[in-house]
Amino acid sequence: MNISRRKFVGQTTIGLLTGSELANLRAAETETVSQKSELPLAVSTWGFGKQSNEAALKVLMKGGSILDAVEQGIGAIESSGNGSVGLSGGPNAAGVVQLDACIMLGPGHKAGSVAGLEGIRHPISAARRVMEKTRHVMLVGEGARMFALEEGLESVEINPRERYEAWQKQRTSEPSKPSADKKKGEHDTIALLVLGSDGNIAGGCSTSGLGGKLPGRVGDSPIIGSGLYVDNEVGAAGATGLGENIMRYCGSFLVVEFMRQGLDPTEACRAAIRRIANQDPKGFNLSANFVALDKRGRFGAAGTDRGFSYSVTAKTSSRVLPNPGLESPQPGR
Ligand code: SD4
Repeated sequence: MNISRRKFVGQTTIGLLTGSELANLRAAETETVSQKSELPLAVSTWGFGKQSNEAALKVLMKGGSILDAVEQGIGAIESSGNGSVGLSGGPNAAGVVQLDACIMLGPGHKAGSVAGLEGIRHPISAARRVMEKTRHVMLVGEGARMFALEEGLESVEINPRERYEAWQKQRTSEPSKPSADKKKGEHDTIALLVLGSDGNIAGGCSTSGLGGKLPGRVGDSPIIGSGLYVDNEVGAAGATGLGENIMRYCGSFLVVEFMRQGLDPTEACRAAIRRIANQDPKGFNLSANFVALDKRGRFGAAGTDRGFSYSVTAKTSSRVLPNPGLESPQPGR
């Protein structure tokens, strides 16, 4: 199926879809970039992920590696002021912005991660360097910061009190939303998955985490298998939402395992959410949202947040798609 023929759906929430949009969405659920010539493919969380995807595609079209694509794609968001990503994201309860990020490379099953990182512009670059330049997978706090500085990554001084006050002001000035939707300014993570023309996969995830969190709190985003997972034989998944509800279930790993069992990416995301909701005292009130792509170039998403959207970019099209929701299509529908 040629994805360029598909309609741009925009950032419509599922609750507002018209009949024809719903029909489009049903078709979109099973979309595949099936022609090798249509790769590379980038899939990411939220509407602002489109910017990330497009930056990643640009790198690939110029002959860059899938890791360069992930690093620069996520880097574009980290310095954009969008979402709760990078140093413009929400601070913790002490007014300090603590950043979490991770990166994975399919070939060789490599991973790098940083958590609780302060004052570094591009945590995704720090995560990549942990993967490539150390014998470790994860560095946290001051150690991660020292490492990033030694690697020459850009650092920025931020006044914690000013940052906290600015964040509070931003939150209170935003119109209130239905409780099922995420409150802007609280959390909006970027997870970016890239499938290269050669069939290899890489992914990354970056966030400032939950605004107002306890100092030292680490969410799902930098945890391999929770906020991100890449298996080069199967596919990749990334998460956004309330980390506490994702990391207790190894959410992204679960999505990839469902794809390994044969589910398409959207069904795998739904299956993971159902599995978590069946077990969790909160039921579906989880704020758990996933994006996924598989080795064949199929992609999808599902989430418990009505306002969740995701972005898909290939050579000939770049779109924002709404949350496909949790309901699987019935046969014959
Ligand atoms: C966290 N999962 O730290 C992240 C936040 C997030 O959309 O995804 N926001 O819990």
